[in-house]
Amino acid sequence: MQISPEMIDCLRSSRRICALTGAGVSQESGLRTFRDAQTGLWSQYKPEDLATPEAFQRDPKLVWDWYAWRREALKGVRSNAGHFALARMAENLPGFVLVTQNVDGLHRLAGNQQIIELHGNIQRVRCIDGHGTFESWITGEDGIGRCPECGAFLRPDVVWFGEPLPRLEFENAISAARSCDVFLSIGTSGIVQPAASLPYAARNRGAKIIEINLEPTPLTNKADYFLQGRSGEILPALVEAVFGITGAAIEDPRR
Ligand code: BJW
Repeated sequence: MQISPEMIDCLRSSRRICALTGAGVSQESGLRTFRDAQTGLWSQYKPEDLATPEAFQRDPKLVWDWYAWRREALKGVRSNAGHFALARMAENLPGFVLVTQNVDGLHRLAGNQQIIELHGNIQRVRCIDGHGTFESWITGEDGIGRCPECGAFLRPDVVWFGEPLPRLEFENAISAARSCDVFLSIGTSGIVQPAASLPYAARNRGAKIIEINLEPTPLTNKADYFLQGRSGEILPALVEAVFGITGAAIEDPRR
């Protein structure tokens, strides 16, 4: 990792920063990414069996249970230093916008208040017939959640392949990307559209691109700065370099 004085100046002088996060940011909290060859969820499960509307139509119980298992796995999981560093950035930069593809809610737990969740949130469910979203629910005898309004199946309130992203969230994300001076792409493979188009939208309007990832991605060649390594180490180091916030104060601003 190399945080250059030029990069620090770029962040200090920027009025608007847009950060896009992916599963890599939650990896250091112990959550699995999707596409890691050994440990990623898609190395063990097929997305077409579990993360498409057709999969839910075919076998709602299988899909419902998979998400229930992932919710269970989230119990007791804490935000990590990378999440906390992003919360400090939001506090210290009025023009900071956080956009996430993650459905785990760990940015909110770290203290970020305004988060654009592009792919929904796994802790919510919604009625398949459009009667609302819910944070608690009852299940039928088959173990699948039922809508309290109409009795139809509930499904996780996440975005599956082939589904559009929530309109307002995507509009806000694209507008933040188009109007930022600096775009941070953190812990995402950058291959899932349309989220993957955001850094390019920023770059086309003249923003500098900073990428943080363990590995190079399709974006890396277009990035102005590539910081290779763990986001839970690089983000706190950036916050220290730019704002002078150090150590325990990154996790708890009262210290
Ligand atoms: C670290 C690290 C550490 C590890 N520190 N780094 C154009 C071309 C081709 C296909 C398409 C296209 N446009 C649309 C498509 C189809 C599709 C798509 O993009 N497919 C591609 C895979 C080819 N897109 C869609 O279907 C989207 N919908 C859509 O486009 O709708 C159009 C439409 C319009 C109108 C009507 C109808 C339709 C929807 C996409 C939904 C994605 N959903 C998922 C599941 C969410 C629910 C759940 O959790 O189950 O979202 S899939 C999964 O991928 C999840 C993630 O949010 C998303 C992105 O993954 P992410 O975060 O990048 O994770 P990984 O694992 O890929 O990468 C982790 C990275 O972290 C790696 O780079 C590591 O190196 C790094 N890392 N540890 C730093 N410690």
